Amino acid sequence: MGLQKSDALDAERIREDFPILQREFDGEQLVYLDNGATSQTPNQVIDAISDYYRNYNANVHRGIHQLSQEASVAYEEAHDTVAEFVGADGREEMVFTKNTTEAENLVAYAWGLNELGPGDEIVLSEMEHHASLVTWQQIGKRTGADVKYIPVTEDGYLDMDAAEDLITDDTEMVSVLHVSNTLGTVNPVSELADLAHDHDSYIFVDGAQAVPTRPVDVKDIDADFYAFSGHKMLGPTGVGGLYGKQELLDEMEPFQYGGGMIRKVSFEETTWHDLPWKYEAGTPLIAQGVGFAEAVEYLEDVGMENVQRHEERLAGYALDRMAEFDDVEIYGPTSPEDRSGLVSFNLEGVHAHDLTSILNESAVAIRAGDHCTQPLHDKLGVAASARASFYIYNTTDEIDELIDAIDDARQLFA
Ligand code: C6P
Repeated sequence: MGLQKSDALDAERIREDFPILQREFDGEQLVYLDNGATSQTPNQVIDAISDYYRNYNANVHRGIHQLSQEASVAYEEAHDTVAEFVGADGREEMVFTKNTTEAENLVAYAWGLNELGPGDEIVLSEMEHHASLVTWQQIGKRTGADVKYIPVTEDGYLDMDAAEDLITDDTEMVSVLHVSNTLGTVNPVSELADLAHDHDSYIFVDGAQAVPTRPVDVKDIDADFYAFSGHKMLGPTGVGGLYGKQELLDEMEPFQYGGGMIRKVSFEETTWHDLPWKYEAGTPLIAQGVGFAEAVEYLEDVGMENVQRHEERLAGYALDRMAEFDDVEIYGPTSPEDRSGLVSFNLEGVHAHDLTSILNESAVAIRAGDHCTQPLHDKLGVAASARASFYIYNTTDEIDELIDAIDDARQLFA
């Protein structure tokens, strides 16, 4: 495929696979730097989904006709591909969900509502995305369990000394993100897993920003649960992965009930299907699952070590360029090796939304807002920030265009 170049990836070659990157707005070529929200989709993934609908669209696990068999095999094998990508033992440990948010809710409802009660503690961090923070906060309210937060230090890291004090024998669940979507920080999730397990607690890792950007092995981390979203890693919207240790998924109650997740039903009783189907009620995400597996195969061709190196290189370049300006405040670690390829910042005197609108006029797409981390923004003392987030097809030239567009905004608001 030629997507790699000696010790790096070939971004220029990769760009050719993404038709959307050719778009122009008023003659300006799109510079897409909002990959932390959603990445773009290569022809290979678009073609795989199109091929599914053109040639073998049918419901899975229900029909014995040829189309249904072909769709079932493709959908099941998609689980194997995604499971292998993150080091899970097989399809039994890989549930397809709608996204990371649904994976959090699945564990919170199926495990949390049944297992937690007054006196129990759930430990989160101050940099959690609302997907985890709001979910566990509400489960805490419903069960009487307390929620505690590992503080974030001034320079954007988790305070691990505080984590050691906060995780105790009362802790039942630690839910932390692997990579922060606001600060870019890469958190020591293995260390946190050890801490959780030392106290007989489980750990749920939110890998929404990690799986797209670096090699992830759920067994090395020793995560009990690990979640991620297809649409942030070249896949379609509407599909994500939830890894769970097989014994836990076996023991837990189902999340949703209905067809597809049962083995035997009578008027009085129901028994559950094998893993992972026990957690996939109703007609599942068939076309999306096929596209998700194709996206994973694309990333495997690129090589996840190469993706990580590229992300660090772009983050380092963006941090260096932004450091040229006294009026740009950057959030998160200053060392590119400790962060992923995203940079949240504010330009003094200009609201992040205004800045993003000005950048949009130059066809530079970045995100502005609280990035679903309102409590973290409160802690940073700002209501919003602008965020540029990079991926495998971005180049340093595009970061130069971002810097030029910020310069234009500065002059406009001077
Ligand atoms: N963040 C962003 O930062 P969903 O929407 O379920 O696919 O992913 C939720 C989610 C969970 N955890 C982290 C660390 C995330 O970054 C996200 C999604 C997007 O722009 C949207 S807020």
